[in-house]
Amino acid sequence: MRSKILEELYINKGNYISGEVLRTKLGVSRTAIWKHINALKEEGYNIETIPRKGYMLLEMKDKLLPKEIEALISNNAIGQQIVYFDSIDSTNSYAKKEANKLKDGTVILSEEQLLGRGRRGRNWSSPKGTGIWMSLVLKPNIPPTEGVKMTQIAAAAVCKSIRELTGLNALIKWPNDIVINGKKICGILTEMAGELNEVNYIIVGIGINVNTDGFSCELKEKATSLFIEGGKKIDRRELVVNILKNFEALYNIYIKDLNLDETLVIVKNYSAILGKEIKIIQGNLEKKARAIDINNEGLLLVQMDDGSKELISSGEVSIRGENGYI
Ligand code: BT5
Repeated sequence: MRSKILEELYINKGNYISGEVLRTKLGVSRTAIWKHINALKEEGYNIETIPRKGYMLLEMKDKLLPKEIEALISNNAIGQQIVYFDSIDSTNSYAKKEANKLKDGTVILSEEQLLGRGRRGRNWSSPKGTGIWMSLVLKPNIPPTEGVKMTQIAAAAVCKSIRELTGLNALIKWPNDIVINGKKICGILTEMAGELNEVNYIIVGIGINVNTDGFSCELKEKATSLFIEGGKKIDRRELVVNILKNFEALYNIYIKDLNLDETLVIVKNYSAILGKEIKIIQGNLEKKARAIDINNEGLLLVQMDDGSKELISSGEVSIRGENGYI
């Protein structure tokens, strides 16, 4: 009912629609309508209520409201269903908790995260209204071993979208970061549940600093935002839509016959580390190597200082001899 009321408000955007009209159109009591309108206001919708005139949806410039995104994305399967929060602990945690009830392709968005998560229990800073904190719920029919490739698809989609929309030189720092001018602009957290041979769900969490105008002391040295880099505020809705479209295009190509080629072209073309001397940290282990390729599985091929080659499937990578974050 709530989304039906919202739809009516959208159709009449800029005009008042009376409680009576809503009541007859939707067949519920005026009290019920009033309650739903209040709930929508709590969700962040800017609805003006005037006695005897009714309700009017006002323009909301910089909110990630689902109706607008769904309308802009109507040809996409991913994002047809959007669950939106003004505030939540973590979109990934929510997606995991509700995964069994959520449809394949559902997208969770929140204006802020109070307990945003990075990999291995690290924090992800997600202040209100400034970034994109979103999770994609995917239920592909693929073996669990393929799950790691989702991170590469997401990285390629985000990198491509940032480049398309801002012209900034976004690069992918394998495996899960997007960087600009040596600082992190986006992190990806892919989580999965499944059996031995079958995936139940994959959650792809994407965090992007969009209009952030400053960071805490702790993050200042390594984090940046599209606003800081480009000097312009970005419409977050447009970026979300663009990312979901790019993600779906690459994902569909991959799902068809588990071929990652299209993604790999982007991941390699815009790699921040290929050809560079790097340091790989895996737990307590630190290795020095040269990044030479990303293979068909999305794994990093490196050459050690002693000439031997190794495939790396996870870990932290940094570039040797360069200051700054990467
Ligand atoms: C990541 O982890 O980069 C994955 C981040 C995923 C965030 C998304 S937001 C939507 C979804 N819901 C969630 O709860 N999470 C996902 P990792 O590679 O472990 O990097 C974490 C490190 O990045 C931290 O230890 C900080 O040093 C740094 N960091 C934290 N917040 C940052 C920010 N906003 N921008 C840049 N760096 C940040």
